[in-house]
Amino acid sequence: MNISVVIPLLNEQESLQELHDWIAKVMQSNHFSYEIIFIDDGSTDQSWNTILKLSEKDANVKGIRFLKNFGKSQALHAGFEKAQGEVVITMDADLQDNPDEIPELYSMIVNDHYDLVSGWKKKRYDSVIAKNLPSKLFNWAARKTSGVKLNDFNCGLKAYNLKVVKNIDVNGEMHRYIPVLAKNAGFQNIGEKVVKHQARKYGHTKFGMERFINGFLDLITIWFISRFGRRPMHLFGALGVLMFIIGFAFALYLGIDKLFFNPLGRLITERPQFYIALSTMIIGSQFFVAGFLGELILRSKSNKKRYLIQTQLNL
Ligand SMILES: Nc1nc2c(ncn2[C@@H]2O[C@H](COP(=O)(O)OP(=O)(O)O)[C@@H](O)[C@H]2O)c(=O)[nH]1
Ligand SMILES: [Mg+2]
Repeated sequence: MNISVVIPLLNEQESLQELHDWIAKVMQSNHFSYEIIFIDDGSTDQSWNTILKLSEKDANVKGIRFLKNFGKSQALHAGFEKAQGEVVITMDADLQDNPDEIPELYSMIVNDHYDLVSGWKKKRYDSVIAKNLPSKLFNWAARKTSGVKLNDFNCGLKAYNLKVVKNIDVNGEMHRYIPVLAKNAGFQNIGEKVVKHQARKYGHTKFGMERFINGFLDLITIWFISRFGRRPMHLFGALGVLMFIIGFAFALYLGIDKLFFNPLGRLITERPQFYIALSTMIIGSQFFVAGFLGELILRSKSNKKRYLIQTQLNL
């Protein structure tokens, strides 16, 4: 199979038929063998019924329905797990991403050997204040911390070599940082393609300003995980030992001073150095233990699923 199109969605009933027809048209005119995997993430409208109807007419349509809303990252994870095409394309369900981009994206993966190609909505059709400005700031921060040189991390339209999606673990709200996850997993060949973006035709956006706050917090997490995720002891152990040594030096100084130089001076507990010694040694040991626990957790990592599927279609 050439292409798997993975489409996570939440309450997009009006768009699905049109989106399906458009994708099918592009696939057929390019003679691709393909599947479209819709992941209905607990929609409360008619989205799942629409997907059922589409699948009756078109055997390329597959579907996953979550028991409740688990989030876009979980939906992508489920789709990636099932995808079979040599190229996997993700796109939004709201018709803002243009299926006409698919052949070019496919070719960049297959012929130009990119591991991942991310869409770049150079000209956006969203509101300037709510999306465009914060998103510039957000992308700048993401570039700086991750070292992945993309202009538009958050674009839903992306193409992947199948082996990339099978080897990354998208969870939490990490769908914004899949290129960073891919890079951390060892896929260095990351490209970008300017894609056409449309204004939302039906429904309304599901992500508000809170995405930027969450986005930045996730960015810190991902930076941390990529630096120290595989070796927590290198950070916590070093910090812990350093602090402990500082504290111990103060304690030693107090002890020697008391025993040999000032036995009749102030009580040790009345001196500020005592409190510095006490707190740094305690915090230092805690850091050390945190690093050690991190290492233990790493070694017992279980592959637990983070979502529950209610129904599956053709999979
Ligand atoms: N699986 C899943 N998809 C979601 C969720 N929220 C939004 N989406 C989908 O993600 C895509 C982009 O969402 P949208 O609201 O258009 O965001 P915007 O284009 O950035 O304003 C659409 O296809 C939505 O249906 C969610 O909680 N779970
Ligand atoms: Mg949208």
